Amino acid sequence: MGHDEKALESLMRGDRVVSPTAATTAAAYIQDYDAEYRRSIADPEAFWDRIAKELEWFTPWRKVLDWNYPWAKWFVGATCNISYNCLDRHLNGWRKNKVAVIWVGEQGEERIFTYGELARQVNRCANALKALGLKQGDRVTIYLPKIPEQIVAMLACARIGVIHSVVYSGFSAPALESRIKDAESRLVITADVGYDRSKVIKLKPVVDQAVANCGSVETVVVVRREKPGIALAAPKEVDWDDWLAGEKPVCEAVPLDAETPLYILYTSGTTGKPKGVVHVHGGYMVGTYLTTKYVFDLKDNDVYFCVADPGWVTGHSYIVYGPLLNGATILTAEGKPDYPNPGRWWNLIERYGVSIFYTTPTAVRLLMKYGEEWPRKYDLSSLRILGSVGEPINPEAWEWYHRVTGGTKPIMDTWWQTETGMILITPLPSVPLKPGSATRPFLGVEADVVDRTGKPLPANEGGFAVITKPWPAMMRTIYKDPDRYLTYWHTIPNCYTAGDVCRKDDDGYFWFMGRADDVIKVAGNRIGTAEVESALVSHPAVAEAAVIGKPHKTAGEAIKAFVILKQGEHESPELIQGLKDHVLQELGKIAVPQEIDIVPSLPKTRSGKIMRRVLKAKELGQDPGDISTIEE
Ligand code: 6R9
Repeated sequence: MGHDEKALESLMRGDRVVSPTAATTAAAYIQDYDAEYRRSIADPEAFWDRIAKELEWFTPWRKVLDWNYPWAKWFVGATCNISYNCLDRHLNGWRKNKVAVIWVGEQGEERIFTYGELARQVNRCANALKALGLKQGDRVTIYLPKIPEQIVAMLACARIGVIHSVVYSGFSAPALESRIKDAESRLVITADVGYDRSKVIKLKPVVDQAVANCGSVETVVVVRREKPGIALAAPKEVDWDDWLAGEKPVCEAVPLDAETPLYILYTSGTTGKPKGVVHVHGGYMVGTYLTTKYVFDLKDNDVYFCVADPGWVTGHSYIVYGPLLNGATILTAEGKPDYPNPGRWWNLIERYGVSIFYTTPTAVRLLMKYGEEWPRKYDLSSLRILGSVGEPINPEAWEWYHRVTGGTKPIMDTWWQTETGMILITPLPSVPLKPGSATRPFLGVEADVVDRTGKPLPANEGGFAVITKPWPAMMRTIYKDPDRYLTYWHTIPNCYTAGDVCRKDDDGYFWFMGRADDVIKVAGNRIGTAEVESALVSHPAVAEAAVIGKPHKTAGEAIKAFVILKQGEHESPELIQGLKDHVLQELGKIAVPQEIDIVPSLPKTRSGKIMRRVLKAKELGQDPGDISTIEE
């Protein structure tokens, strides 16, 4: 390891510790993480056994875990239904009339569902699915904007053992088509339009184009939002309201084996073809239930606002399943954080008294760009717990998020993946935080940082993040592609390789440095793209940055940066030099980008992740591969 890399590592060490307030700790379910963690991993099966009993099962399990490396079965022999636990479990008590979902549309509409009303809608929809002849194991593609019907349709499928595949409504027709084809869906549920910054996004023509080549699709159900309603071609195309109109609001949840598939969610990997990640009812239910409860310290009087879209995994686990399993009140809002103005989310927090707010670093940086005056206009005192997900949160964004929300609310930097189903590495509200670190493993979860051979690395040495034991919400396979599932467990022997580069500090805190495939090697020194980006974004003129490695004659790779400037900043040779000097100062010589391009936008996935692969291909004049997940 070169001298410069040492300097880089010590610079990134982040020595600021933010301790929880006495009130936060006093309120928390888990007040002594270290003790609880030790207890949980002394016997993880006993731990998960105890937690699973907080939920309702039709028949109990014979065995908590059947581990036939790398295939897992959890709660073996049990029957359950996640929809039953999200709804019926609450209907038998006082929560029957509690608000389950508050939905706010982009046009300012509001729809509120109690648990009772949500259950009635779900049951009607489940009966309507049955009326179409759908049965356990069939697949349904849900291609809807962020409207409550998305939640209703997901829970209705789950209720009768039908497998849902939610596809983000921003996907193009070819991307939708390939996902419908892979799943061989019999039904597609869509809407006429979605709205995006007041623009009307026509969805039905996208579905028409996609479905034209999908022989498996028998029916297309359409939620019609616009008046007059668009024409539908009967009998294949059915209006959502007509579809549900004659159906009874009662439909028993089907008892399903705990290992019954609940959903397929397509996610992009390092290669072109998207992977259909498969999750099941039992283990996923237990994992999302507990993480939602403990990470966000979720209580009955909270109002929980997660800004994700159900089109990606955070929406599945932490808008729909986890919060409903806990009987929470969920706020969900259609639209972007800066429309009609950058006060959008702060306004919603004030208006609905939001106490838990879960967002992404990308969104935080976007809001930072507009300045602190926006959050300052609103009363945010209802906030209690904050969350971040999707990418490493750079300390500047962390500090801003922390400061504008009152300076005392803990930020849960939650690390996990589509494949993991549930949050795996995360603080709990009572844990001391280090801005930029996802801290330590969740209860019952064992994680480490290792080299290529699986050897655990000493503190502060960068390596691969791995999970060393199975966990209940882990994916069970990749749909129709078990070999691809195996690669996660065979890359490094005896553990699950996440594909992230990471280091643990002296306190065992995990510092994620980006994807393994995003790591750049400059003159043999390993540099995480996220680290350089974080340094650039800490410059006062920079709003966002993306970094790639470019082949370089002598150094192997050189760093190239793409930078979006803040409003009012202008490109100049002095500014470019200033940015280089800044990275030099923040990280050291080896991390300084050789080239910096000022750009108006960056290619991103719908969930806000920068697609460095696309930047790199463009830079090198190569084929970018699958760009179906690209947003702009
Ligand atoms: C939930 C989600 C997974 C990848 C993951 C990692 C990155 C997510 C993070 C984080 C650092 C965090 N990631 N959360 N990196 N800190 N708190 O995002 O799932 O879309 O499948 O992406 O996202 O690189 O490997 P998914």
